[in-house]
Parts: sequence; C-alpha cells; structure tokens
Amino acid sequence: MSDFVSVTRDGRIAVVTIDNPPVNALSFHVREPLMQALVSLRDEPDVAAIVIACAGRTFVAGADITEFGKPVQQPDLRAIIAVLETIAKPTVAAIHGTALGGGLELALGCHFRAADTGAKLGLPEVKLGLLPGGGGTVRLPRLVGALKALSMIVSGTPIGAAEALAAGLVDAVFEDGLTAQAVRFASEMVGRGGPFTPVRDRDGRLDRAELPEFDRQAAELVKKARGLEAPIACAQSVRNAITLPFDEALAAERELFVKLVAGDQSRAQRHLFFAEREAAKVGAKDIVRRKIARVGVIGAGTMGGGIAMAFANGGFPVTLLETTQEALERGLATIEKNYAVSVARGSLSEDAKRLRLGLFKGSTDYGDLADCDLIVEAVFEEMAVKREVFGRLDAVAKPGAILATNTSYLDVNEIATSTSRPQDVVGMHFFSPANVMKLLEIVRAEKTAPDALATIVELARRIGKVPVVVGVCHGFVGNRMLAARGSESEALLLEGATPQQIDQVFTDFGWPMGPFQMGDLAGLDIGWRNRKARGQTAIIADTLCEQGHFGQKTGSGFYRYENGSRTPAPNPEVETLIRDKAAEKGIAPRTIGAEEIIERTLYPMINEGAKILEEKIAARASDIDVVWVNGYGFPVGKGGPMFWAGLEGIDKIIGRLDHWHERTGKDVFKQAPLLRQMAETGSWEGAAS
Ligand code: 3H9
Repeated sequence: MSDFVSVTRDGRIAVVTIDNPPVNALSFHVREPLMQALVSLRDEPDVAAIVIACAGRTFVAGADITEFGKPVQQPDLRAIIAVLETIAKPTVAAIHGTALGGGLELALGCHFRAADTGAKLGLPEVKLGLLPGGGGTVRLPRLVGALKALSMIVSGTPIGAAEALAAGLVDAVFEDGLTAQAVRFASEMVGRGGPFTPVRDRDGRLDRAELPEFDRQAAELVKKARGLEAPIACAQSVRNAITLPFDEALAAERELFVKLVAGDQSRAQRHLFFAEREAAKVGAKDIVRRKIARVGVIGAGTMGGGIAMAFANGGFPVTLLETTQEALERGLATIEKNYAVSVARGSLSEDAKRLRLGLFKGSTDYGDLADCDLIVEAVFEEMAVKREVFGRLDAVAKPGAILATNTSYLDVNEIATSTSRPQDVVGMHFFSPANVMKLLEIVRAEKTAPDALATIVELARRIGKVPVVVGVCHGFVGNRMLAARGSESEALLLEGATPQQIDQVFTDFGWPMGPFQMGDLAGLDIGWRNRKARGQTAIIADTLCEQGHFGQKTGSGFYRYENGSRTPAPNPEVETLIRDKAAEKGIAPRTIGAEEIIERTLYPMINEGAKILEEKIAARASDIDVVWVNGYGFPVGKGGPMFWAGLEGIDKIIGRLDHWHERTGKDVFKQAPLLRQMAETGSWEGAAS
C-alpha cells in the first residue's frame, strides 16, 4: 500500500504492518496510509478482523516528536483512533518492543492488545513536557483504573507485559511468534462473536468513590513536579476521565495538550531528548569499536565502588583492585550493602543481586588486570598518584586495552604521558553516586584514538549512562561552569545574602537544591582541596573546612544536620562567620534580591559555557545542556543553561554581564565574544570557526 504501511491477509484476518524505522513513530507519511488502510478494511466484507503490527525492533514508540511545533497535518492520531473505534469487527494491536505514547494510544483504540513477553507499554509524554494527546489519559483509566493510570502517566515509566496483563491493559501475552499468535487470537474473537466494545465505552473501572484517594495521590505526585506544568496537566486529565463524560474529557485533554506543546517547558524537554541522542553520536558510523568483555576498576572507595557497580549493573564482569586486602573487603562489603538496600526497597530481586555480586572479582595485584579490556582508575585526585597508577597499568594492561581515568579536574593529556600508549587513554568523569547518576563526561585527550573514544561512548549507553564528550581543561564542562557559579555565590554571602536565601532562589527556579545545600551534600572538602591545589580561596567555605565543617558528613557545613539528619537547618555560626569576614573586608551588608542572585550566579555560567564552546571543549551548546541537566540538576523544564539563555534573552544577559563587569571588574562577567554572535544570529553554532 505504501512504503510505510502494508496490508497482508491470513485467511479472513487482515494484518496491517507499520514499517517506519527506527522506532515506527507515527509520522504523517505513516498516518495517511494507515488511515486509508483502516477505512478500507472496515468496509471490506471479506475481512473478519484486523491486527495492527509493526516491523523492525518495536511497536509504535509514539508520535513523531520532530513534527511538534509545526502545523498538524491531517489525519492526526486522534482521527485515526476515532476511525478505529467505528470498526465493528475485532481489532487487535500486536505489541513487541515498546508501545509508547501515541503508540500505546493507537493500541488503546483497538478492542484488544496482545503483547510479547518482552514488551513494554507506557505513556512517557510527561518526560517531553506533555500529556498524552491521543486520548491516553481518558482511555487508559478505563482499562487499568484511575489510580494505576495516574501513576503510569505522571511518572511516564513504562510497565512490562506481565504487569500490563495483570492490570488489564493487555489481553494476552505470548512468548514467541507474536503476529501469528495475534492473528490466532483475532480469529478466536471472531469465533466468539461481538459486539466488541471499544475502550471508550468501558466505564466499569471508573469509580467516583476513588476521587478522595485519587486527589491525595495526585497531590503527592504533583508536589514532586517542582514547577513543571506537565505532571499537573496529566493528573488533571486523568481526573477528568472519572468526572466528565468521555467526549468532554477527551476535548479537555486536547486543550491541555495544545497548550503544553506550544509552551517553553515542552520545547525545553524536547530539546533535551534530541540533545542527549546527538551527544552520543561520536565518530564515523563505521568505526570498529573495541570489544569490551571485562572491566577493571582501581580503587574500591565511594567512587570506585560506584563505578564498579555501574558496570556490574550493565552485566560486565569487574575486577576490583585495592591496595590492601582490608580496603578491598571494606569496598566489597559496601557494594553488597548497597545491593541489599535495593532489595529491601523492592527495586532489585534477590536473584539479580546474587547475579551482580557474582560478577565481582576482588584483587590486590595489578597483574590481575591483565585480562581487562577497559581499566578505570578511581584513586586519589592528585596528579602524582594518577601518574603512578597509569605507569603501573602500562606495564600490565593488554595491548589495545582502554585506560581510563576518573578525574574531575586533572589534565588527562599529562596523565596519558605516563604510559607508552596515549592513544588508549581517555577520561571517564563519573558523577557521585556513580551507580545512580546518569551523566558521564568522556574526556578526549589530545592523542585519544577515535575508536577508543567511540567505544567508550557506546559502552556508556550500554550501562545506562548519558555520555557527553568533552575536551581537556580544568574541570571539563560541568565543574568549570560550576566554579563560575560558585565564586559569585560566596561573594553574595559577603555582600549580605544568606545561604538559605540563595538556595531558596535556586529551588524556586526549579533546581532540586541550591549551591550551598549541594556543597554540604557533596562535601565541602572536595572544593577546598581543589582550590588549594590551584592557589585559590573561598573565604567562607575555606574557613568552614579549616574548622572541620565539611557538610553533611561532619554534621555541619553551611547548614547544621542534627543527629545525622539530612535536612539542612540554618546555621547561626555560619551567619556570624559571614558577618565577621565581611566586616574584616570592610564590606557593608545590603539587601540582595532574587534577580541579582540569578544574574550573578547563572549568567556567569552561561558566559563560561560560551567560552567552552569557543575553545571547542564542548562540540555543541546542547552538549552543555545535557551535562547540566543530567549531572547537576539544572531544571529539565528550562532545557539546560544554554537553552535557557535563549529563553532569558541573550541581549539581557549581555547587558547585565557588562553591568556587573563594570561594577566588580571580575573575569566571570567578562563577556565571551560568542555571546554577541548568539545575540546576532540566534545560534551558538559556528563557535570559533
Ligand atoms: C506522543 O506520542 C504524543 C502523543 O500522545 C500525542 C500525539 C497527538 N519521534 O532513543 P533511540 C529517534 S509523544 C521521532 O536512540 P533506543 C531518536 O531521535 C512521544 N524520533 O533508540 C533516534 O534518532 P537518531 C511519546 C524518535 O533504542 C532514533 O529514533 N514517545 C522518536 O535507545 C533512535 O532512538 C516517546 O517519548 C519519536 N517518538 O530507544 C518515546 N523516538 O538515530 C521516545 C525515537 O537520528 N523514544 N526517535 O538519533 C524513546 O523513548 C526511545 O527512542 C525508544 C528506543 C525507547 C523508543
């Protein structure tokens, strides 16, 4: 029928197959022939039932996200589903891979859903700043109940086939031969005889008595939304499914969808969706990746242990190396404890825990790293120590093994010189806790071989990380921009702001926490050590560290943490310290507003980001956004610092940077030339070209 939709017959059952690689998105060129096929099969007397299936690796994974923000070309998905629901003969969606968003909505337009055992079903629109716009919020509750629908739609997390069967979302699960089984299932339904009720007319699971519980759960979920509009719209729309007649609820869903899809938050989240995928495209497609079968990790402390877990979670056998048996045992015990916590929380099964622990081999002998294809060191952050480790690695690692340093700041080019094979050396900057945090900055050193780099990027995706390739400079992308933010946060304290006030401005902006809460959580000693190595100071943070206040781990830092609590409480001693230090420097405290806090902390970050682009430390502005959203909690609804700069207005940012530069003379406010280019062309591209 078309290159993208074909119809075959199996007896009296018609099979409509969508074939739109890579993920069978419902692009216009799919919708048009799909609509035609359904209309003609509906009216075809020889056809007793219709199965909708997909070619390739997955069922429809959603609407075509690249079409959002452009005029809708008819037929849209809603029109297709409306036609599906006029078909009296049984319709069956045959689901393999992922039925997501518009894909699941298409399946909800069918009378029945058959899935293979590995299928995943979900409505992840919320992650794109949207709500399901093809009737998902009003049909899903009719099958699984409003409470289950609420949690699926507000979280956006897909469920597996078995859970979908138990919840009533699918009608049958098959181990193999899905399309043939779906055809058999459709024949059975034909035999059973109609009438077949479309999902829209099945109200049995909607219960007004559930409303108080629904509202309680919705309020809890929405509280976590931190200023995002989509989760609120999702909850509202599922509630409408209970309180309004179907067509009214559907119209209300549409209205919310149209509003969200045109809004800045969804634009920001769609930008991030493509940015993450773009960041992972490194090197020519045909580069032969190196084979990674076993990974070595040096250092079983917090960072090394987390990195080792990240690889084991991805199914890789790991050799974990420590200097002493005692340190090794301590590290392995912590890993075991972390997995036990996951089991207790219900996020990991006992079996999976056993399997993962079985992947670890502990050692205190460098010789045991000889069979590793990748070795990641996570030892003390000091050049001399790193160089020694790499010298030893050079002596034992097999030819072609990739040697990675998990450094946050150090010069990877210099580290590479302590080996005879700099082409195999790369930086892998994990974020703590390394088994949880998604971001991985992959540092390309001067001599890193393209195939080594491409291998690590691909491997990162395999272990569930979001990779971003960065160049060598102090702090790479993330920590370098963090430093620009940090120095002004301190300055604001001396001029009259409090840590609470600054942190509040950040949380109001949408960050999970502000700079001082984050410093306390990460450990103030980390920045202190780093500043000392570079001959820099931060008067308040340095004094706190000199007095042994490192943050949460010592019970006090910028805040107090009473009796092991993780909730920050104001720390009057810090406020006294700030006032004393300000007086010593002759700075009279003044009232500082939220706007100034934003201008002096976030604008320098953007300025630094522009410098990073000029120096080609990052390849694209969107890579910087990916770093900040995945590694530092920049609010997703604002799309990362460089995207947000566009929303905020580059001219405004330039003007305020100039203002603060004039007033303070500080380098962080000295305008990067690229900002002017961005203001003129509206694009960050073409930096330094
Ligand atoms: C929606 O459905 C709205 C409706 O409710 C209402 C409509 C009215 N569109 O991730 P991958 C591209 S909203 C366009 O690397 P994987 C992706 O950019 C949608 N393109 O593969 C990439 O391109 P490239 C709701 C899409 O195997 C390539 O496909 N659905 C779309 O790791 C491969 O992607 C979602 O939010 C799309 N919908 O993961 C699901 N999806 O190669 C979004 C992917 O040029 N998709 N691409 O870089 C996913 O979550 C993952 O892609 C999936 C596969 C799990 C399917």
